[in-house]
Amino acid sequence: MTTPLPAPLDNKAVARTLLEIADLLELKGENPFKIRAYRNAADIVSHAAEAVSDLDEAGLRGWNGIGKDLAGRIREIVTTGDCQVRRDLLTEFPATLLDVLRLQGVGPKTVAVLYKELRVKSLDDLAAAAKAGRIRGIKGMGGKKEQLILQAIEERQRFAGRHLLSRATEMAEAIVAYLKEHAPAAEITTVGSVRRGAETSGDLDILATGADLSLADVFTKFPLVERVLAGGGSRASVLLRGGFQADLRIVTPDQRGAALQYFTGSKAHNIALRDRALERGWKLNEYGLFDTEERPIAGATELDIYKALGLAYIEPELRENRGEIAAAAQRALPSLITRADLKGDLHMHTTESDGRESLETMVAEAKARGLEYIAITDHSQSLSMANGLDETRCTAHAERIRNYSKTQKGITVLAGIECDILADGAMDLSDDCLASLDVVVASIHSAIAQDERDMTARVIRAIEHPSVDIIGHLTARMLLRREGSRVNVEKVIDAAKANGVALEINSQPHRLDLCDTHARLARDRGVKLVIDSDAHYVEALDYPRWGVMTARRGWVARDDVLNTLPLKEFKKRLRRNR
Ligand code: DGT
Ligand code: CA
Ligand code: CA
Ligand code: ZN
Repeated sequence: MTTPLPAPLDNKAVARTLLEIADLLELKGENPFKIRAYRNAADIVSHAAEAVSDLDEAGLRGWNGIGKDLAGRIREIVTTGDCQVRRDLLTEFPATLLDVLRLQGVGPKTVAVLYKELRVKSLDDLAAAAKAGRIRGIKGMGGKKEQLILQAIEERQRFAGRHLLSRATEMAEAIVAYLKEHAPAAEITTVGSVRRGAETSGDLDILATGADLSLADVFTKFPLVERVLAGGGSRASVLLRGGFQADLRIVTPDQRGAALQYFTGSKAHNIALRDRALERGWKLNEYGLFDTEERPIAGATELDIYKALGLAYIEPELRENRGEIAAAAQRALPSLITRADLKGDLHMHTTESDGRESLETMVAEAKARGLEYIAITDHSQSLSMANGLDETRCTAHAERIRNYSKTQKGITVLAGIECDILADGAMDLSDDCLASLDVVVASIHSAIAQDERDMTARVIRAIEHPSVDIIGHLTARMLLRREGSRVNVEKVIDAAKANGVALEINSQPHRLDLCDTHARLARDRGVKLVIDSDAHYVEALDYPRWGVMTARRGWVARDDVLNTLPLKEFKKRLRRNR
């Protein structure tokens, strides 16, 4: 058998171990340079196009930022799955302390103090200490910190066991590829929330038809399986490294459509669909659609089932019981946008601010992906951590971008900025500077805890600025990490409509912001959208895959999205040119 694992998964596992070492070093109070070296290495490894397992030490040292020591550690992790440094560090702390360290807003210094002063060794210990009011008593902490800790624990419990769409899809695709190697004639598909493109997934659901039942056995031997939860017969469940649970079901070809439909869900959609069958006196389940006498009506394909129920085919992304069944009955479903419709990408970064790649590399890679135009939108000055641009640098950068664009065939590079929206809604750069650019994305990166009134007024003030074309990642949420701001999305949408400003669907897997329902509201009110990568490195130029799925879940069609237009048309539709 050839190797079943795609490179990025391997790399991500190695990167996780490196990050854990960095965390432990920080807990210990080690040299910051050493800690940063591990974090940096994790970043390089997780974003590398090559598999770390394909490289020897010399090859690894060829990567910028990986020295002799780190190359050795990486080799050790690749070959043994772990490394001595990590094991040694773990003897100094209980492993459960790592969970505490990963809490949002709880840094290693705090954890070290809590450990020393209150013997906090785990999340449970921490929750108990916070609830008993023992944290506010520690020097330098206070009641507010205690409150934040309780909130972070609550959020973590809510998110536990869920995974980002990108990671879930990659893992599911790896499993499907592995199963196909063993059963080339079978049809094997990812179903469940991953097929629907939901922003996060609880577990992975895989459906196989035309396969021998022994495939369930093969499934339990997938290399990333940590534990087999259930097995035998036509189904199996496993726990995978990285905290995933995956379920496999094997059904016969005549049931394929019914099983695909049922296990794709959502549950709410299924229940509504079953009610429609019941209205006709029929029965719908994972085995098929049956009439009053239990005779099969449909089951081999999903289309057969929807058709028999008097419906147009409903794309998986729409199956959330949000009106799609009524729309399918009236033949009123939108024709959803596809990835191939995107002609431009209006949000990406270079080494000029916090991107990892040069202007030249980003342009070449965007061109290789078939894009007709892109905008380079580095950060503005107030994001000093990201080396944001002041007016002088912004103007010089814009000139360099335009000059470079002139040397290019087949792609146009627009000079833009991702301008910070300051706490009061003012822009981070002068009006003249912003007016001189080709496109301005305005985004919030700080003070996101404002109350609804302030936050909404802040965003609307930005929308009313004549040089703002696009609002980037509206709520600034971080999936599975922090909630978005309390902005009133409806009011923002109305302001965007009134001012001809487009709203971004930011495609970073942990953002997907606008989310599906916000995107739908915007589309319903006639606000134009853009789907952007917000790439900070090459691999991220492929993120729009996730943004497009989110748009589809928001009932978005090609015409709702400005960057599906050819450049000339696109430019005309930008706020500044209207
Ligand atoms: P998740 O895993 O939380 O991200 O969400 P799903 O949608 O993947 O849910 P999951 O894995 O529990 O089940 C997969 C699909 O199976 C679900 O979308 C619909 C179907 N299903 C599960 N339980 C039920 C049920 O009780 N009734 C109906 N009608 N369908 C169900
Ligand atoms: Ca699932
Ligand atoms: Ca499941
Ligand atoms: Zn950005």
